[in-house]
Amino acid sequence: MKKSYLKTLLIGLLLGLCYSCAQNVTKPKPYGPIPTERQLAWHDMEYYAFIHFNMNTFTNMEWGDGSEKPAQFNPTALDAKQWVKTIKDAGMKGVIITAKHHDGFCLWPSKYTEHSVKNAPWKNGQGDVLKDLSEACAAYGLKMGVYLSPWDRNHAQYGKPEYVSYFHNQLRELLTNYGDIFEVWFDGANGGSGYYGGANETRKIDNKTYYQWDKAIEIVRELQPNAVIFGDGGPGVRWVGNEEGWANETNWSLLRKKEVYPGYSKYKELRSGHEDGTHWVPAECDVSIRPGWYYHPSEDIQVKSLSHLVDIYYQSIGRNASLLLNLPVDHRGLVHEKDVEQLMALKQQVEQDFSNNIAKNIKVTATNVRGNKAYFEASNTIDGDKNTYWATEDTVTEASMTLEFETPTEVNRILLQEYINLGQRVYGFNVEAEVNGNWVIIDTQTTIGVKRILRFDTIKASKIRVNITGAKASPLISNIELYRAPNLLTQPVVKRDKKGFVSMDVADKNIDIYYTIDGTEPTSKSNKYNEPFSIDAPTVINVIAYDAEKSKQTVSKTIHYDISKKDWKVIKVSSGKLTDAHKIIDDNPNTSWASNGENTPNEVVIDLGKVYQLEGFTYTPVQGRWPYGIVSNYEFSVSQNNKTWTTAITGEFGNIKNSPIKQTVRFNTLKGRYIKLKGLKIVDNDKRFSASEIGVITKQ
Ligand code: FUL
Repeated sequence: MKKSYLKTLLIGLLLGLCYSCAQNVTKPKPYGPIPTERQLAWHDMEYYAFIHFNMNTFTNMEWGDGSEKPAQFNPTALDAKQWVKTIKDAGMKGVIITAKHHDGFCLWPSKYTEHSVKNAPWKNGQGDVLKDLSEACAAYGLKMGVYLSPWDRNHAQYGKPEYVSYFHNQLRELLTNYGDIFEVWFDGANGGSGYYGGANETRKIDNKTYYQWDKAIEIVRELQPNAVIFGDGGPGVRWVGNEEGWANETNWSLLRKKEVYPGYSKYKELRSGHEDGTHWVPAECDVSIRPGWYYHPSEDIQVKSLSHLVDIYYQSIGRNASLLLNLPVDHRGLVHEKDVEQLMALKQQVEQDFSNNIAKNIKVTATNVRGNKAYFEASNTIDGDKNTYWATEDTVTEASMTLEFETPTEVNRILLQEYINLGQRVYGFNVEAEVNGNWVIIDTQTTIGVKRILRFDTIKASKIRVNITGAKASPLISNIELYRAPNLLTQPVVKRDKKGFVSMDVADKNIDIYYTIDGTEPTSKSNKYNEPFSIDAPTVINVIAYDAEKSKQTVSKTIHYDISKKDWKVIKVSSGKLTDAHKIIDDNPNTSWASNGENTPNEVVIDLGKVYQLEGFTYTPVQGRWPYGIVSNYEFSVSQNNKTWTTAITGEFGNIKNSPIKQTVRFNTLKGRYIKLKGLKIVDNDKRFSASEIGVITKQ
């Protein structure tokens, strides 16, 4: 009893002492523009999902022209809970949905238009996607945002003042009926051709004035005071100036806001922001997990690879920006299995990379500390509290901080954070490591901002030093973390060139590649890949990537190669440039050729250089985002002398439009030196005929 009384007294005395110290603490003054409370809350979001799901999902378009009919909107198994669970499981904190895209169709039963779910067959017109999503978000504890396209290619009054009232009314509906909204997304794409209630014409508007942005912002402030507004120039959050998911390494959360407007022509500046910006307008990186924003079955084979997604993560979140990763919900109304798989792979990799912060509780010192040392000491950067920070004296803008391990420790990532509540300050820094008693510079960089992550080769260091080499005002660093991330283990990419040389590659140079050419399963005892080697005859290659550090390997991948194409020549094309046609026999599916569709039959003739026993052929359609000229029905012929031809086979490539992958067709053995592929029918009745690669199967 007595003991505990004494303890309470002591604690009381200590608290009193601390309180009186606190009275003497003078905090650094803010420098330049600083974030608002709602922007600070948004900074905490960091990683959240975009959902592009709307009329385009059903018309297989990216931009509908506004003439679509509500009857076309009919998901068969829409389940917003599946989206939200996926997003939550992926480690994201929110979701923004395309409530209305440029084609004008509304995912909610807006009372201001008939062009909405209320006239769709889905749930007999009783459905409301926004409601489903907001309920799912509430159930899973996810924040919700709305994308509302200012441009509306359906609305008859678009271009006139009446449409602007309609746009504002719709904004009101969205911000009133669906709970808390964390972000309102205004797209910069604007004005042009459209259906416009049947007028089918081109309408131009002035992006800066037409939408009465001041009023729109007022509506958001009135109905959702905590929501940030996204636009090319903010005001709350800015576009990052590309749709690939990266910010520049130099990235200021500042913007000369008055200069930037929706559709800003110097948008590349947005990748770095403005060092002398007048307002706090941080960058958001929007990127899709597939080539398109909307779901297209043909892109099921083009979901971004793990290494690509990991790069996106480091080049957005690791560069002072947030990551808005798009999931194109499919026509069932679900996030596709392939997308779920990649999202989870990314989550797992990020978790592994940042699983063990080796800077926790280690010794840290600084060359300079602000007046009241107890409050601004260097150890504030490793205490896990984002509200405490290391600060230098007001006049000091160059200073260093050293982190010391007890024993030399492997490290390959550093994460740095500025205390942005008082402004973004640092414009120059480098990171050094003490290795075997010598200091080496690991990286030299510019800005830090809310979060900066650097990846570097694994080193065994006894100390890490962060040198701030330039800051607008005394640097305030709230957090430093160090990691030893595992190697990135992904399946090798295998390529063969026209000369027959096979090369293999993996995303992480610490990973080894092993392969076999005798049909057996490769292990870490098989052939180790070191440099390109030649494969001229039909061969099956089995390959794995192997992480020696963890004794872990990928599942094996099998590649079938037939004869190399080194002696091949395209000798005839029905139209288009013969000089470009070599692209269909360069063994590179990323290059392609197309006829111009002027002459029929649409065909190409290839000379294989000598006579072979042929048993089949392969056709790889164009792999780009906007493929055209894909052959759906073919005729394949063979000749020994380029005069007498034998038709080897005619047929159809099933489902090639939706699944434009390499097609393999076999036929009864025929001797031949010349081959001819004729496109009898082209997808979408296009007149052109294209290919990225044509190959043969020879008798073995
Ligand atoms: C762009 C739009 O035009 C695209 O369709 C997509 O919505 C993307 C996120 O923004 O400006």
